[in-house]
Amino acid sequence: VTDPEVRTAVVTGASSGIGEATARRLAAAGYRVVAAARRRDRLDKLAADVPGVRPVTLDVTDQASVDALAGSLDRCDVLVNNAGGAFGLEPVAGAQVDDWQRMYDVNVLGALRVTRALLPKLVASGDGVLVMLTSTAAFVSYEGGGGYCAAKHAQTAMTETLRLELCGEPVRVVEVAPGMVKTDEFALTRFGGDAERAAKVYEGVPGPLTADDIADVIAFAVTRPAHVNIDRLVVRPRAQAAQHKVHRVA
Ligand code: 8X3
Repeated sequence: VTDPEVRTAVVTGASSGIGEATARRLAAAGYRVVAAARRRDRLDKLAADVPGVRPVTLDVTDQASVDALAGSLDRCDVLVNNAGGAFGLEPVAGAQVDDWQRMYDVNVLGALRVTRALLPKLVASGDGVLVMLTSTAAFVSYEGGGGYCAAKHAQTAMTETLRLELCGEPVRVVEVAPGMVKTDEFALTRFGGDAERAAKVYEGVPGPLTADDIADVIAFAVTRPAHVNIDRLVVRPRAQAAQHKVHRVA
C-alpha cells in the first residue's frame, strides 16, 4: 500500500452508493484509493474492510477541507468527482432556492473545488484521469428536475471545457452519465428521507442499475491505455429507453 509506484485514485462521496462501490472496485483493480467524504465512520468501516483504501474526511463545499485533502496526497493519478446529489423535486414555480443552492454547491462548485486543488497532481502523474459523474439529467430535463438538471448540465459544461483546456496535457477527462441507478440514498436524499416516496422511484422496474454497475464502467474507462480518452459514457438500465420511457411491471 505504501509503494510509491502504485497509482492513487481519489474518490469523493465515497461513503455510500456509486462512490463507495467505485472505491472498492478501484482498490480491487490495484489502485491505492483515497476514499473521501463527510461521514468518517462509514469511511473507516470501508477502509477496515478493503485493503488499499485510506479514509479522508472531506466536505466538498468547504475550501479548507478540500485544501487539506490536497495537502495530504503525495500523488493523484485518478480523480473521481462523484460527490453530489439531488434535493427536492419541486417544479420551477415552487422551487426552493436553498435546495438549488445546495445542489449547485455540492455538484458543480464541489467538483470545481476538488478539480482545481488536484489538477496539478493529475498533470504531474503523467497519465492523469479525471472522471466526472454527471447523469442523464445532464443532457435532458424533466418536470421537477429543474435544479438538479441545471446543476448536472453545468457539470457537463465544465467537463467539456476542461477537456478543451487540458488538450496537450497528460490528463484524460471522462464523463460518466448514469440513468436510473438504485442506490441506498439517492432518492432518499432527494425526498428528504421519505422512504416511501423514494421506493416509488424504482417500483416495478426490472433491473435498475446498481452502484457496482457504474463502478465497473468507471474502472473500465480509467484502465484504458493513456492515449484513449472516453469522452462520455451514458449508462442506463435496459428497462429505461429514455428519461421518461421506463418499463415497469405490476
Ligand atoms: C439520477 C438520474 O433520472 O433521477 O442522476 O435524474 S435521474
